Amino acid sequence: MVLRCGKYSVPLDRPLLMGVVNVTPDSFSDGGRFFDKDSAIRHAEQLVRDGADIVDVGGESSRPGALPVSVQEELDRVLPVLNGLKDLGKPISVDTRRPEVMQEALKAGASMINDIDALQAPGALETVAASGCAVCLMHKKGEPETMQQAPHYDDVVAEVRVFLKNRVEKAEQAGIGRERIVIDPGFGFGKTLEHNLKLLRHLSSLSSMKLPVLAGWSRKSSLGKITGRPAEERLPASLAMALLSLQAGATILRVHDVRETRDVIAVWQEYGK
Ligand code: 9MG
Repeated sequence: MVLRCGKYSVPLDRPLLMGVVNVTPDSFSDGGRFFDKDSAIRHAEQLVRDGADIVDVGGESSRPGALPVSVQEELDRVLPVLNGLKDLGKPISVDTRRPEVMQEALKAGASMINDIDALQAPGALETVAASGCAVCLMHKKGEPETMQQAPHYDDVVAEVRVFLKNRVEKAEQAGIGRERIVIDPGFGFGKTLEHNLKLLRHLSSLSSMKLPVLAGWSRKSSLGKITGRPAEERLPASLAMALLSLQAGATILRVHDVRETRDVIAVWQEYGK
């Protein structure tokens, strides 16, 4: 099985690492350290040297409480970084929910769209369908500004599964082949710690959809809840969650700490031999 990402065909016979590059002033987990274009470019290059299979560039924070930015602001943050990464040699994903940004990002060389809104914005399905890029369809309940204010589900696993199944159907109907689709339960997006853990325990209900599953736990507030530690001290907890995610069937890990998570994957692979 491969993931088709524009000009790249990425084999899925081993777990993949998606390295995070936030080009935002307020990202909760790295404090906007990579906000300026040159630092973001250097960081992406370092992530690839560390073993990232895909680099995920984002110009709008989706942390709990974050406010949306304008399309122009998002473009101004993301495009210069994409233009500086033309020779990266690995697929670049752009974390956006706006069709205008998707379109420009794809023109500037992005090979994947990571959409926390699962292509629900008008025009998003068509924009992705018209390209050869891959897409990550993520579940989220509510909007980043308010999503962590008392999220409620009758059955979180069933609700997330039904939502993703429906979005995959819509994507396929729009002409996006399954070999281009990744699904993601969206840990931390309108979910309590208990919801997140339940989703992780039942991740097989998503992997049974026969699509690659992306898991993003890196430095998230649920890990702060468990350990009592701030974002910059959540590496050990993030690595524990990376291992549990692999064990539960995740195929792609979205992480800040690529070098360290690569070792987790190596240990997990050796264990499974
Ligand atoms: C942008 N972003 C932040 N967390 C994420 C997660 O868990 N999954 C995906 N696909 N994107 C995320």
